[in-house]
Amino acid sequence: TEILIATGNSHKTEEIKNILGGNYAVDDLTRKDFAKVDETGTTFLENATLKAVEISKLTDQWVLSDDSGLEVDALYGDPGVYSSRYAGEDSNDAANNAKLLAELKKLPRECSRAARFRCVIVLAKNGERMAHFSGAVEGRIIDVLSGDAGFGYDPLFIPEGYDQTFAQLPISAKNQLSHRSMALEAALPWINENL
Ligand code: ITT
Repeated sequence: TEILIATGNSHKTEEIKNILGGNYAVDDLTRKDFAKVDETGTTFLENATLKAVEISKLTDQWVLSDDSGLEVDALYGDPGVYSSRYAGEDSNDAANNAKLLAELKKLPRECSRAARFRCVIVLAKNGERMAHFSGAVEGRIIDVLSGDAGFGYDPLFIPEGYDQTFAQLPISAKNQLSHRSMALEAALPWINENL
């Protein structure tokens, strides 16, 4: 079975491929001319549902979406569902990281640096949501960009129990620890049974 990942973010596709480990072929939207789905929801589940359901109306394939983001406690959970557009509608990873660093600078030194990545995965077929799963990884935010691997906020996030960021750790470590891998591990038994 080939799974269509309802994402335009090729970093997500790479990680999902890596975590699924060759049992499923995956494709994503980067080579399809489906219009981008508007993420009008206020939760990861709403946005993941929108993406998977809307794309699954355009194909007979199984569709898997990933809605994810970073929650920083001292920023009341921001950037949260706005993680990909924290610095503005057409911002990129560098601008979003700069914005996060600027917000952190405004906080008192003693403020908590606790943060977590969250991921919600939805599986849909023929315009219907069939299942959903979530994952999270706890950690902390640092104030200097560190490392080149990964994407998004990886250079600023150190997972609990480690002293390097997701962008410094080997890719295999991120793919065993991450919110995305937690959500996919939870989804796998269901996927194996139903796809
Ligand atoms: P699609 O909607 O097309 O899947 P997107 O990048 O816009 O791609 P989201 O709306 O789910 O996806 O936003 C996710 C953002 O959260 C992403 O752009 C990063 O800024 C951040 N993020 C999510 N997972 C991450 C990870 O593993 N490492 C670093 N940042 C991550």
